[in-house]
Amino acid sequence: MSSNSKRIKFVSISLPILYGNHAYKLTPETRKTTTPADHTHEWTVFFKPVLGDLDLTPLLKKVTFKLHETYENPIRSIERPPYQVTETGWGEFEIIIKLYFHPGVDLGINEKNFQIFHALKLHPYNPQHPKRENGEVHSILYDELVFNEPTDKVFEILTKKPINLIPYKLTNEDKRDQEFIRPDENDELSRLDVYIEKIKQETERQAELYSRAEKEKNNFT
Ligand code: SLL
Repeated sequence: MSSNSKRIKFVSISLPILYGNHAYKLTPETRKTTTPADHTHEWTVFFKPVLGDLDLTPLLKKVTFKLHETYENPIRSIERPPYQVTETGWGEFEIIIKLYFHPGVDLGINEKNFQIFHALKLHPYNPQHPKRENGEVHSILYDELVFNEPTDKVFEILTKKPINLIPYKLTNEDKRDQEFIRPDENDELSRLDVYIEKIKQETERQAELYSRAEKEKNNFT
């Protein structure tokens, strides 16, 4: 075991992610000569960090997308971002997105591979929802990858700029209850403090002006 694969006790770090698919109805213009006649849609399935420009390659060895067996080479392996696969087809099915981390022994990462199940959507979920005119569908989900008791190396990767995530301590290890604040929430809160202070000052100033005006008025009467 390398020196940087020691685990940090009672600490978790969560990485906000997005995954899902876009789908477009094929039209005579978008259809290629090679597109099979029974294919009705073009779709793209993807996985990415919420902060799109984060480089996860220090952590991720590859991401695989397991498609339905009606596809040729159903397991598509992507080693660099964007982690996505574009295909055409006719039917909806479940896609297994698998994240492979770099092996622990060499790099001190030591995270288990992680699976996400995504139901590929080609048709709008709810017939009552207003349909997009062009028949586009976007089925995108938010989730967080939680790194519990990360190794020193994972801690270093996730907390270093520009990823800059804030680790949180588990207050009760058994319940794994989690208290955490993300950097953007921190920023928002400190901005709010500044505005609250400004409003307080302005209220005091107005009160002062009012009482002065009130005094002046009394002097006249
Ligand atoms: C369904 N259970 O019946 C699903 C299966 C399979 C979708 C959907 C094939 C692409 C190809 C394709 O779109 N498969 O022939 O290359 O709805």
